[in-house]
Amino acid sequence: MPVATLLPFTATPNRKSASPTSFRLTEKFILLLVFSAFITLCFGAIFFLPDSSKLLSGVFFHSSAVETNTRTGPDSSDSGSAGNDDRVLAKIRKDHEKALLEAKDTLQKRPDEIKQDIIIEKEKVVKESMGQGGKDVNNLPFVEYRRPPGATGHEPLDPETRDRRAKIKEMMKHAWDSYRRYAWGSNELRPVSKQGHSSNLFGSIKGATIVDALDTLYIMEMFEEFDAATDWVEKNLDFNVNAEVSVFEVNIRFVGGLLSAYYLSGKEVFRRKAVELGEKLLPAFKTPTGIPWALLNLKSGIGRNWPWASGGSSILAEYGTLHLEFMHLSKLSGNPEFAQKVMNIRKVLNRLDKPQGLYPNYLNPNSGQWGQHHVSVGGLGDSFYEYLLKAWLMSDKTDEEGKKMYYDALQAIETNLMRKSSGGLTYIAEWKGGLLEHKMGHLTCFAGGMIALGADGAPGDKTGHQMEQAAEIARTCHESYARTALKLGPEAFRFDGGVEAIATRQNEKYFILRPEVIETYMYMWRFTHDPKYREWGWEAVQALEQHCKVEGGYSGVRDVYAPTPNHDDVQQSFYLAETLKYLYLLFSDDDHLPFDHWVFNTEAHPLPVIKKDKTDRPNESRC
Ligand code: DMJ
Repeated sequence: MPVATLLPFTATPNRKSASPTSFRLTEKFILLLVFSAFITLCFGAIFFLPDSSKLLSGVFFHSSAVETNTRTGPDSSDSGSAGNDDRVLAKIRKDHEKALLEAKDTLQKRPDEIKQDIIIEKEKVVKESMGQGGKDVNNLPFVEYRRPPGATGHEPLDPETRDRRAKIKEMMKHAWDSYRRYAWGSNELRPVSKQGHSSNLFGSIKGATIVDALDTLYIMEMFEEFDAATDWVEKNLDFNVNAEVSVFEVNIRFVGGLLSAYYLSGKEVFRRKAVELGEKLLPAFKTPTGIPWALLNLKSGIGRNWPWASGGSSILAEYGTLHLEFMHLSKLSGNPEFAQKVMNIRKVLNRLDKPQGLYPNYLNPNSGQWGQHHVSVGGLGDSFYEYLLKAWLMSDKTDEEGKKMYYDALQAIETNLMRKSSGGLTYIAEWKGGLLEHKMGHLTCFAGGMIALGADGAPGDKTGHQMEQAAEIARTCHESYARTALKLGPEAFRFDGGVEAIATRQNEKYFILRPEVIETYMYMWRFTHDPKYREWGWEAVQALEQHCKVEGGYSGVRDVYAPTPNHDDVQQSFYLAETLKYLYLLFSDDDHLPFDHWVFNTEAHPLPVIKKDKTDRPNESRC
């Protein structure tokens, strides 16, 4: 109300001298009016004062609504401000009363109920930030992330082991820093010529070393490096390329690497990228049988097989090494198609007759018939067997089909391929149409670790027997290293022509920083704690330092029997993903990535066991 309008009633010159009895009727009426206006004002003032509930809620809750309204409330010159004031005040009063009630409610709750409320509230916020229905831009359902146990470890108590473990971290740092300095963003590093290198296995997808190394960086607690790698993935990892890639290589290194990085760190970007890439690989399964092509153009979705593969066949170790990653892709995306595709591969295999119970390396995706009867636990076959066992373990031992296929296959391998040399070395030969080639590949050496990992579940009292087989294979593979000049193993070694565990062909004498022998040492150490496995691992470390380390990283060598190394100038991405990771774990305690919670894919990327107890299931998607 404007101040001037009050003046005639308060500042009249006669009022001071007039006695109450001498008031005229009109004066009395004016006085009454002034008095009632005063009462109304007082009442209004009481209404404007904060009440106790407002004060309380101001202490406990900092409501942004209150702050906003206070700061931006209408000023007194605004027409209609009185109506606004009423509405604002009513809202404030209502909000504060509600907050007070909630506070009272919360104080009466048990801590576990409060915790639950917080989780629900958090989920709501994430869902809201993802937009309608809890889906993000990639249409991914909401997943509540829970880190499985043992993602990082702790220092071993024994000082020598601690030092050796620290040495391996130092090796990782040299490999990573060199890649970062000379080849950042390329697939791999040329450590001698100090530049980037790209194999055609990845088409024009870039950054294989970055994605392959992510989990090793995390496991070794190299978090500054992990963050730089994450940043690169966020900004640069691009699958929208018009290029043909190897479905197997892209799956084990990129999908596997991204999945592991997600499960270790909980960063959504890795889940999103893994699912995006998985979806791009799905057209590879468009064949009459559903057995995928080896090669796929990511843009056109057109697939084909390697031109050298028998009769246009797909390769056992390639189409048989998708299972672990694809099961996790279904779990994280809510899309059952990934799991269906890999389960169908098993169906096709189980319908076929197997010569002597063995799986030939070649299978035609059009006819669904075997190609050449060539069987190997090394190149072309290896990780198929590994994934049967690990599918069972990763399912928390519920995948009975995978279990049966693994132990039946292992029995057939033992009967038909496993032999002992006259010098007493157990080896796994290759089988060509019923004839044995007495050669064992470096790749085959992973079988020691696999057999040890499966020994515990072996049917018919075979646990001890399989542990012995595993130890024998580890010994043979160690011999293949010990019998060279550089103390590093050749690509393949033979047991014929008077030699044992030695490469006889020039094109089998190279060493490309492969992990399989060290992988087997790691498994054998975990299951036996026999110190010789750590000693053998340490021998390999010394040889790597002496012959493979160069100023610009680590390089493979062309001939392990030559007295001085001739470098091949490639630092393979699996050196960071597998070789250094398995070495680090060999010198770590068993609770770092414990086997009852984690399974390693064939590129050493750890994936969590999908626990059968629903309440303990990590990272389940909810559509
Ligand atoms: C890795 O890429 C994988 O281990 C694959 O299964 C075969 N071997 C190479 C490393 O040697």
